[in-house]
Amino acid sequence: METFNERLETLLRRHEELITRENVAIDGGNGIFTRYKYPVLTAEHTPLFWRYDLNERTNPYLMERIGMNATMNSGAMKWNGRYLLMVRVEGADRKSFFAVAESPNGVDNFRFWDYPVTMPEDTVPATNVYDMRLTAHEDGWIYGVFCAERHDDSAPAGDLSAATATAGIARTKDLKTWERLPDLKSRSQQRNVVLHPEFVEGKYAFYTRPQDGFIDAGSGGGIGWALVDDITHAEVREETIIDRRYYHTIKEVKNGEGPHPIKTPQGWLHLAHGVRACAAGLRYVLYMYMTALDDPARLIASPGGAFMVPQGEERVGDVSNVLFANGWIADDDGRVLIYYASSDTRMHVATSTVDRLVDYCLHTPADGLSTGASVETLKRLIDKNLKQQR
Ligand code: M1P
Repeated sequence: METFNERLETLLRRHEELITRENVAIDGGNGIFTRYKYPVLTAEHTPLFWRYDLNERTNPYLMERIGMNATMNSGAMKWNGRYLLMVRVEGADRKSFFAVAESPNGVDNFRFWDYPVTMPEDTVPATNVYDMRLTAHEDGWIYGVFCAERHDDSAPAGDLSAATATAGIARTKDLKTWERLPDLKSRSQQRNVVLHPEFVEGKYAFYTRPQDGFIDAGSGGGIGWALVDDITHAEVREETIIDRRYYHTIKEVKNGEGPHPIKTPQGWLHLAHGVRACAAGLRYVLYMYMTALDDPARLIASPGGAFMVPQGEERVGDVSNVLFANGWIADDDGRVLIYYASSDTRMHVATSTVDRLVDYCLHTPADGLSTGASVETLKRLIDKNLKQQR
């Protein structure tokens, strides 16, 4: 029979082996990005001292006391030379919370800070918070914009699933102490709200996702854009749709901005998720688009189809067939680290470069929105290639 100390030693050794495991780039691929062999974070990466009472007297069987279910949808930023993820950790009790994990290289060796984030509440406390987008704004603050979910008390009695989604806003200088600002005011519910890193026309600019209900984007139209005078009382007064949804595309049912866009000489580079429905349920994939440098709300490139889709083990999890990204890091050497979650369960990294992603956006044909148009697009490439071979 294993003693308490023997079991503890085994747990500690296995945990350390897991979090220090070297990640390996997967050869091949489509030339646009490189996937990595191992997830960068799973529930098992959370510290043992979050999950176990490590005192033999109070936990003689050394059993888990607080279960962790998932590490998913993480914001990202480079901070003092380290690669930081603002992870959505979901406990076994279904409550999500934020916790920072940092790595020296961005692809492995992610280690959680000792304590999760203590996020102050808005006037009406939220039941659940998740999917933080980090923005180091030119005003000097680091903002976290996230979904704040509450029960919809206007629902018929007994409906314990009805909920409302609002954009929570908080800011910090050290990623440890957060000042909560009032939630974004908006006529509709909002999820996937993201703060643009620069002032636009002297105002704060938000990417929004107006939605008819908690789940249903409905008449929302797509990814929106709103300028806000005062971030300490942020209100969406006018909202324009900058990236629309279309019938029979990868974003037919819903879409949502990922992390804030990356500034490039050719324009702002955006990563987003698109959702379509099928017999297996909803399918979430990642896609990209670009907007004008002098007007981040003007679409200039819209490559057709998905940028990344769930593959292999990524397809399976708590909510299967989902890729979701709300964090990426544009590194000093032009490399881009794309952090994406699969099936609401685990975090992965893929790497690319700003140049490749811009090339992808500018030279991938747009979706022609019909089979006829897609075939004509395909024939043009075939003609070009065959002529070149002759
Ligand atoms: O379960 C998939 C995703 O569903 C929601 O995204 P959206 O609002 O675009 O449907 C979010 O709850 C997200 O956290 C989740 O990953």
